Amino acid sequence: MADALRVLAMDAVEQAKSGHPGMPMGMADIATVLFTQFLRFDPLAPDWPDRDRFVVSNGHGCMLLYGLLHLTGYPDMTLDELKRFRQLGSRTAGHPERGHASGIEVTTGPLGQGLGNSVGMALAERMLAAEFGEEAVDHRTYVFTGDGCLMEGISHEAASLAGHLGLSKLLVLYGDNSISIDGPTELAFSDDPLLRFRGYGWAAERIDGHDHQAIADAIRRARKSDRPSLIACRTTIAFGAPTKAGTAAAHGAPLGAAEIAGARERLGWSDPPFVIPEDLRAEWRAAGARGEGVRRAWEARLQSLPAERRAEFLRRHRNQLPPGLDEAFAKLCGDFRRANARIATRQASGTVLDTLAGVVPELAGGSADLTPSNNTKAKDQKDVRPGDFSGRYIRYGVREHGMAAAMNGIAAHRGLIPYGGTFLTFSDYARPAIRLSAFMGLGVIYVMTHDSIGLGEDGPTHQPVEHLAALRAMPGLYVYRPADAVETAECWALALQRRDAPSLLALTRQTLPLLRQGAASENLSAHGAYVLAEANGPRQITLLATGSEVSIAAAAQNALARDGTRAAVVSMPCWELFEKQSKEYRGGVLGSAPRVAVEAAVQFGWERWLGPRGAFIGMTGFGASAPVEALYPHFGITPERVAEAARSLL
Ligand SMILES: Cc1ncc(C[n+]2csc(CCOP(=O)(O)OP(=O)(O)O)c2C)c(N)n1
Repeated sequence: MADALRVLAMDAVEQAKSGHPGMPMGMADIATVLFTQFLRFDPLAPDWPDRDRFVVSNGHGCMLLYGLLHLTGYPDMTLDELKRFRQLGSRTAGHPERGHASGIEVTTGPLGQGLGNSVGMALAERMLAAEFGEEAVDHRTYVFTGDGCLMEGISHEAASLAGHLGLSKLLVLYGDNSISIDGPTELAFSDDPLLRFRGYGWAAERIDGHDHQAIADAIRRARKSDRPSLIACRTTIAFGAPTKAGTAAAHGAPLGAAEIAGARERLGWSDPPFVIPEDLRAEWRAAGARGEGVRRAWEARLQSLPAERRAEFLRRHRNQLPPGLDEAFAKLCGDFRRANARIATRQASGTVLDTLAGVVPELAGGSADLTPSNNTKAKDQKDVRPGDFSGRYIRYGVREHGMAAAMNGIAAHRGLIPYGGTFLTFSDYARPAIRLSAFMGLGVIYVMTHDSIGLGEDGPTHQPVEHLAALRAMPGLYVYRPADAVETAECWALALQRRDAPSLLALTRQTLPLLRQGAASENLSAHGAYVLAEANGPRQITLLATGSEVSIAAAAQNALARDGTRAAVVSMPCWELFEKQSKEYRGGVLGSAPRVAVEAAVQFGWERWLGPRGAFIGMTGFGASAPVEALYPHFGITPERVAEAARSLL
């Protein structure tokens, strides 16, 4: 059965003239034991909520996953798809992509990310089990990794968090073959992963990864452990290949006709490419059919839950929001207006969360050790703790990358809506995982405070200047920069409603005035940009701004009005949403008068809104360490400078 996986991998890679045969051939025995004896899955109900999760973190070895999905009977993974490996429009992309085929839990390829996702999946399982009971939620998370995943820094953050939380239903099978692309791993890697993981609080052991009995015994031991488990499986890369096995040559290139013929001979495999003997096919199908009974038994258990609990469970898994949100947001905005809330947008966000936590029980919050700064913990949220997963607030520790990857895992698992905080400048530390949120279309919410020089004394290491541009450049990510408390509530509403893409809220440390005084019946931020204050008569200038600089634009509008210049102020909390508006709407907002944009960040990207005659007031380099009151004048981001720039365009 393992050899069937091996030949499919080498044949598909050969046909595509590209790909990675080494890992699938090396880890085929481990996959066979896992899929035939342990993994709970049902190809006919691939999204069954209580299935075990299987993640191939070493995504270059994706032909192993495609072969498994095909042989066990996932209807959409046909033999044709395997033959079209790595071709345009196939389900069998060069690295596994969530959504391309059922059974692909997450997109992997950037090494270590899958391991990070798996921690979120295992954590979501425990949190949902604590809420709905083990009759409804009781599954495991299995992960394949290679040397590469363990060399990546994210493996430290992920494993350290999993060890701390004691996620004992997380089981990592490590293809320990001592080969990476440059050659033997000893060129660059002399860690002892077993010692490392034991240091994190994991159970760890090493076995022969080609010995089926040893693999099964180790998995059994791991399943009994009260800790997460690492099983280092000694394997030979490209097992079966006569001259390339055990060498880097087999990692990422087709083996070639002669080597494949030699491998067929060694494995005793006489069938031509892509042909699997019927008896083996039947055995694999039987392995695929194993899960149906378990799945049906689970359905019966779900059926026996009280109707209300069952409906709640299913609502969560369908990614549907609870009722009552519109009312909650209307009340929040009304309260902010009545209080004339002069507060930082991070503080407004905290107030929003205090309300939301009571209305949206699936919110799973957290921060990378900046809770008091990010204001991410709602009043009524309890901490998630080792052994007690009933809380809804996750202490991610100083692990931005691990947090973001875990949030992807939580969102991909379904049942919870993850949000997590850090400083905007440290979005760089989370960026690889943010990119995967966007890529997979996962509704993760990033709460990133201290969003400009406005944070003051911590200085330029902490003051983002290029981050907004970098984040706006990422396809599929919605970047929100609200200007006051009301816009903050509106942006939170939009982020929550968007369950098929990630959102990032860029929030201030410094206090801002309330700009949205008038009662509004609709969420104006939903347009991405809108006219906050129209000119008093035909427009001579349009002032564009986001976040904390909208109030600077508003002050500039007043200064201009004093000498008779008619300027309008446009708030642009979300460029991505504005781009989606009709041409007419955009034209109406931007107008035909010259434009001045103001944002305490670099200009990169603003060109598209400035038009042929525009000016930009913002940062041209890194910030400085000083109180906020000194920094804005020092960098020339003031109403006076904006007004001056406007006058020069008249
Ligand atoms: C973040 C990241 N860096 C680099 C790569 C390119 N890359 C793909 S596989 C690989 C080597 C991985 O070695 P190992 O995990 O031992 O894989 P195996 O040899 O077992 O196939 C590298 C550097 C990548 N996919 N992701």
